[in-house]
Order: sequence, then structure tokens, then C-alpha cells
Amino acid sequence: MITLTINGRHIDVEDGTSLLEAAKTAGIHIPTLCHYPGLPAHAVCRMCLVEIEGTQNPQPACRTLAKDGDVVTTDSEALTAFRKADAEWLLARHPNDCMRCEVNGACQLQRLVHENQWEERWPKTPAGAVTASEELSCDHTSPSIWRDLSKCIECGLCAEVCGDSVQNQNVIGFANRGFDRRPVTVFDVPLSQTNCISCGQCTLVCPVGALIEAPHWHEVLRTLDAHRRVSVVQVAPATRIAISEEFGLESGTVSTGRLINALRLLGFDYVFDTNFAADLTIMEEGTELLSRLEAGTELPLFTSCCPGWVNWVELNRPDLLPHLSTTKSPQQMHGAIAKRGRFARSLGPDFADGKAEPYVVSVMPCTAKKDEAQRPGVSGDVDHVLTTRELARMIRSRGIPFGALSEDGQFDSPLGESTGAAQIFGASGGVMEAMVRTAAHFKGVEHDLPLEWEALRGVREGVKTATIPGVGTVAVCNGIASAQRMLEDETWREDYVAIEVMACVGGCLGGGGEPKSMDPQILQKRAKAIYSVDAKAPRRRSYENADVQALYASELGAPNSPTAHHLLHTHYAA
Ligand code: HC0
Ligand code: SF4
Repeated sequence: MITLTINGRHIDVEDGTSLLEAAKTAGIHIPTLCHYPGLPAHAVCRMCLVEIEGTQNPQPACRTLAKDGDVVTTDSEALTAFRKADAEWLLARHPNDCMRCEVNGACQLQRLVHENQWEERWPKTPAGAVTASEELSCDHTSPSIWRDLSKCIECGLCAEVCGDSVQNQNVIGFANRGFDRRPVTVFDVPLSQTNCISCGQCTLVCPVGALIEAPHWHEVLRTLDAHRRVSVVQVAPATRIAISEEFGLESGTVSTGRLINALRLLGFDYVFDTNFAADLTIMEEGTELLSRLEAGTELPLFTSCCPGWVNWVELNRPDLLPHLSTTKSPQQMHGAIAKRGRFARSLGPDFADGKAEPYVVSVMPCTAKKDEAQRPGVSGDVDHVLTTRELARMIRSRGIPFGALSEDGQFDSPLGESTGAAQIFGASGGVMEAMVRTAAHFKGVEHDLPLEWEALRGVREGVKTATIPGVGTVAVCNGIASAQRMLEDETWREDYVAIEVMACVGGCLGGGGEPKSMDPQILQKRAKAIYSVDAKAPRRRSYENADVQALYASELGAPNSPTAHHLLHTHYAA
């Protein structure tokens, strides 16, 4: 332990603690715009400069380690004046469009200016006009990610998370120096022409609105307001937990009922559960795995429900495409069933003869799901995809008191029932654990095997494995970088029969569309909540879902039947 003084307070911290963290332990707040837990400190925003007795110049608190005996000041007049000038310099080159900015209310630059009531230094833009810098720097070519470099404050977090620190994609990097320093793509081409996999991790760490999810919520709200179409919404497993954070509820609070009530208040006619389709996915994908095992071909089977991973394979390793499961993701399956199944036909004659179809929206913790909804082979199943953050904006914009809503909301039937196996899809390892539970049933060995597979769980581990008697060894790659590492040698071909890959660390609960959080334990808290829903579920194996059984009996026949293939499977582009 070392002892130092910050603003006159004695503080004991572990050796190796930064001044920023040391101050935090004593409840002393030092502003910063470029710090993000878990990523290396770059000290580029200069907001966290502090004075250390005996040191000539102020030092960045994020990158300076506390030393025994340090005497530190965080709030001198000189520091305050510097921070104000720093903010004004940032504002001088920042567009004056906070009122319509997607991250209005969640932007850290805005918060800092607001908190300190620093003077506005924006160039005055006439209403409706587009500044030259906006015109040059907006990139809306990706179906998932929008960039507006005129808002960039050069914190470097996007390049860090997209690069070696987390995702290992290196789509974004820094170019130029000084005033022209900018995060650019290779050769500065639009994002749609890069190897971006749409994971959205860059939008999660961006402290301003320079990188955001391609927004769909304005159009969804317009469609709901007009109320011309029958509207259907489906909700992903991870969203019902993380959305609580947007409204001040404790992290890890399960808000399924509140969320259903909020969606009804927004005007959706039917509120369904993506988890229903997750159970259906297991029936299809589990059967696909057993068929491949019998035939001894295209093994190991890779899961295909993560669109970031599917994008990565198509862009980087098309030779692996035959290994991807052809089963559609739960999002797309749910859309296909809602639009073209018995439910749609029950809505009236126009729906029955195909002249009309319901308007289908999904709420996902993922930005790549926007991209997925437009893929050849599934496009049309889902009309718009909202991230968890976008839904929170909609709820706020309509003044719905989310935290005060009752937890009694219930999904509509018949596309709303689900099992605990579907709920764990939202955590890394969950799809594989769910598949193991049902594959064990198909093989007639479920009663000899445990229901819970701890070896496949965990939100920080890289590659997790378990050996399932009667099936083989399965693996889980937690994050795209761990999959890339696994693929570096060829042993995976022999070692495993099935491999789950989720592009984001933690799985969907760490998705690029989730609420922004500075809590280093946030993934663990969300995962704990997900597994608690499973533990309390009355049915915990996908094949036990009564609505899924009824769907097979009435419409699909058996898993992997020709009708099931037509509605529930897809193909990939080499
Ligand atoms: Fe997921 Fe899904 S589990 S990808 O993370 O498979 O986005 O939550 O909705 O589709 O079910 C995301 C989460 C889903 C899908 C499901 C799968
Ligand atoms: Fe990189 Fe993912 Fe952002 Fe694309 S979406 S730029 S791959 S972090």
C-alpha cells in the first residue's frame, strides 16, 4: 500500500494505482473524456491534468501512477482555467447540433460543458444548413454504424477498441497530426468498403456522437404514431436486463415486464419474445448438428446467430462458410414466422392472401443486427432494428416513466413463450449450453447429464470447452479476437464438433447496442441476471417449449423439414 494526499485528503491505495483511480476511491472527481475502463490510457483529452508538488508541469491523472508521499491538487484555478480553454477549443470545432444529435443527453462533452456551465463557442450555423465539415465528414454508408467526424474529439477509444486491445479488427486508426488528427479507415474509404463487421463496439466507447448506431427509432416512432399497420415487436434476451441501467435501476435488474408495458405504451399492437425463436433455433441447429455428426461432414459446426461473426467469416475466411449453421438467427426466424406464419394469416383476409403483412420491429443489444436484417436471404423478415439504447431514447422521448412501470407485463401468445435455455442465449456460451441441453435429449442421454454447464459460462474467458458424452467436445469463443486466435492453427478441426462464436466479449449482453457503462463489472452483473432468469424458469430445455411444439405440429412438420428449411434457414455469400 502507498499513501498520498489529494486535495488535502490522505488516501491509501495499492501500488500501481493511477492518480485518477486513487482520487475516485476518495470520492474526488477528475473530469476526463478519453478514459475508458479496461482500455489503455492515452491522455489525449488533457481534461484530467492535475498538479503534483515538486513536478514542473501538470500531469494526466489517467496515465500517472500514484507514488507514496505524492501531494496532488485537482482543482486549482490554473487547472480549472485550462479545462475551460480545452473545452472551448473542442467546441470551436464541434457542430452546434446537440438538439438533434442521437446522443443528446448521453454525450460526455455535453455533460462536461453543462456541469461547468462553460461558455458556448460554437460557430453559428443557420437552421437547416449543413456545415462544410459536416458534409465532408458524415459517413452513413454502413447499415449499422454512422460516423460523423466533425464531432470527433480524438480520444482514440474507437481505434483502441476496434484494434488489438479488444476486437482485433483494426478498421479504424489515426491519421495526420495536430489539428487534422482524425480516426480514419484504411485509405479513408467509407465504412461500407472496409472489413468492418458492424459489431458496434466503437459506438459503445465513443464519448460523443461521432460514432453511433444507424438510427431507426425515428422511423419506428413515425410508423407507430401513424398506426396504419399492425405492428409487432420482439425483444432480445439481453435487452430486458440492460435497459434497466438506462433508467437508473440497479445493474442486473430484470425488467421484462416493465419493458413489455413500455412497448405497449409506445403503441405496439403485439409484443413478442425473441426467446421463442431462440428455442426454435435450438431445434433446427441441434438437429443440423446431429445430422452432420451422422454424416461426418462439415464439422465442426459453427453457430451463426451472431451477425458480427458471420460478417467476419464472409469478409476474412470464406473457406469456413460450409461450417456455419444454415439456421437463421432467432431475430430473423421470429420475423419470418410473424410475417408469414399462422399468426400473420390470423390478422385478416389481406394478411391471409399475402397482400398485407405486419410491421415487424426487433429490439436488440446489437448494432450488427441492423446489418443482418438487410442480408440477402433474410431481408424482409424484420423491418427495423432498434438497439437497447435507441429504445431507451424512444421511451424517454415519450415521457414514459420506465422505472415506475409495473413488472406485470406479459408477452403475447403464441410467439411469446420461451424456456430458460433461450434466455441464456444472451450470454457467451449460452447458445452452446442451450444446444447441449436439447442435443442430449435427442440422443436420449439428458437424464445422465447435468442441465447446467459451468465450463461454458463466464463473460471474460477466451475459449471455453466441454466434452458432452454421446455428442463430442464443444467450444465457445468469447469475442471475435478469441475466435481469430483459435483459428490460427488447424487443431480446431479435429478437437471440436461444434463451436459457438459471439463477436462481442460477454456475448450479446456486451453487444455494441447496449447502454454505455463505465462499470468494470457490468458484464458480470448482466450475466448473473440472465442465468437467474434461467434458474427460475419452469422449463429449461428448448424442446419443452409448448408453442414451439405446436408450431411443428401445425405448420413445420419436423425440425429441418422442407417447410422449416424454407422459412427458417438461409445461405451465405462467399
Ligand atoms: Fe442476441 Fe440472439 S442472443 S444474437 O446476442 O442467437 O443481438 O440478446 O437476440 O437473434 O435469441 C442479440 C441477445 C439475440 C438473436 C437470440 C441469438
Ligand atoms: Fe471496428 Fe466493430 Fe466499429 Fe466496425 S463496428 S469499426 S469492426 S469496432
